[in-house]
Amino acid sequence: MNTDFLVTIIFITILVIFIYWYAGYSTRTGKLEDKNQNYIPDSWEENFSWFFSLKGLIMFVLGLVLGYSIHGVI
Ligand SMILES: [Ca+2]
Repeated sequence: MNTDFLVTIIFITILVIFIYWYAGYSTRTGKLEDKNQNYIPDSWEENFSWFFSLKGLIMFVLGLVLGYSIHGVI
């Protein structure tokens, strides 16, 4: 297990968390249109609804990989 992999995983995790956060932030503040009021920008839902419906699984997998990577490096 190398450090590059860990850094990549950390970067991806931060990016994913940011996207989830930004979806909520942009719809709550009205920056992006959210007609069906599910806190996912409607323009994203066309292509990325899977990304939001799999949120629990994605976060779980990232946490698992992150924990495993940290364990491998330390
Ligand atoms: Ca929406």
